[in-house]
Amino acid sequence: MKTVFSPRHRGHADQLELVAGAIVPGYELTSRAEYVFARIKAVGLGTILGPEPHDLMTAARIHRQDYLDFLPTIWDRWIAEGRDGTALPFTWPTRGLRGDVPPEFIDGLLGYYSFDAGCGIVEGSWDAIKSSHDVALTAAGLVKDGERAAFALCRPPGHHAGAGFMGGYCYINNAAVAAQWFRDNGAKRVSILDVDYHHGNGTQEIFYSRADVQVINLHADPMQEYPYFLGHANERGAGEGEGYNLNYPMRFGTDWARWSQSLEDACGKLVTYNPDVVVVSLGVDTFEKDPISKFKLKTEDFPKIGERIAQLNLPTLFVMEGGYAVAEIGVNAVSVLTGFEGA
Ligand code: OKP
Ligand code: ZN
Repeated sequence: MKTVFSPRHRGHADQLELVAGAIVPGYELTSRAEYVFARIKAVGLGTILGPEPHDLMTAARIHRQDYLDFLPTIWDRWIAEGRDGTALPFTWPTRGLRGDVPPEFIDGLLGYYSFDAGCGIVEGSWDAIKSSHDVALTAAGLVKDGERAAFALCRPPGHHAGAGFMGGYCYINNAAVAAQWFRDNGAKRVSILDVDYHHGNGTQEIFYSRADVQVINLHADPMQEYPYFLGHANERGAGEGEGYNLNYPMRFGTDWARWSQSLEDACGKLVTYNPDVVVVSLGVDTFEKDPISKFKLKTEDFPKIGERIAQLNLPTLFVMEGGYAVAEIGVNAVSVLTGFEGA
């Protein structure tokens, strides 16, 4: 399997985030992508290519233009106010406030275009965000051109980013852009299978009213876990999209026996939908030793995820999302891919 990777992710570094009452070093470390990259080389997964630059036309079909225009300007606006460190919001337009009027000042804009304080921006962030987007579209191109599968080693991840907001370490929704690109380049139906521990709220929102992209999420129950405010089983899509959004929330402590039941059910629904291509939002934060997660998957379980996805027998794009146990992220993520190839 070919991998697409960009070293430009490294500019998105040392960003701070708000966790449990403290501003702390972010969990979404540069070393995450480096460990995955090293493991790909160690096992000889296949050729590793750099991304081709892509314009943001496809992204603009799923994200709001004003949001895409704002993202590259954040760092300069932050610096212009005499700030340094990490640009972070501290106020958000929740119920009872105006969510339809973007303010002028940077602190208001950061809150308007986000849903948490997990998306710090540093000097190199935009370049990394854009490179992650390019990685996803370049890998999608490989699948369109006939590869059975490809791996987009994206960093930062994307699945929490909605049409008009960042959050949860995510800025541009790489998997959603790739899915839209497949739709615009010949695919009639696309399925997104999100196996990250956290609910992919952004992906769900983006495609919620559409029948041409099926979105399936396996994740920690939002009654217990971030992102808390989306991801319930009764969210099944709206309008034309009704029935094309599927959520499998699972409780803290979920192990392979339980998790794989959801995967099995999800794969059945995916086959019934009969997509032309599958986009896998590949998070490995379901791992038992993940520092911010509470599922119990073991290293030996990750190849089985890949094997099951391979049985779908469909062109498949894997897009890297979460996974914060950095010492094991390479083995776990690449095990999904080698499991896929061995099946
Ligand atoms: C992004 B992805 C840690 C706070 C967690 C955000 C988690 C974002 C996960 N105690 N804050 O889905 O892996
Ligand atoms: Zn996650």
